[in-house]
Amino acid sequence: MKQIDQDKNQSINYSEFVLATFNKLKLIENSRLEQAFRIFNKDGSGSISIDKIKGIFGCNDSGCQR
Ligand SMILES: [Ca+2]
Repeated sequence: MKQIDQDKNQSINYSEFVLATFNKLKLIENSRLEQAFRIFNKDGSGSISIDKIKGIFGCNDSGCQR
């Protein structure tokens, strides 16, 4: 809680609330993205081929499906 209360006035104003929420969401997003990357990076090479990315998003040489 002290970290959220940036100006240490013992209350959380709107901008402090937004910042704290944003930081929390960013952490969640980052861990989700990492999980997703690991799922697609099955061979553990640390990179995903462009062909694989195209497959994931339903794309081929003529474009992407919606
Ligand atoms: Ca405050």
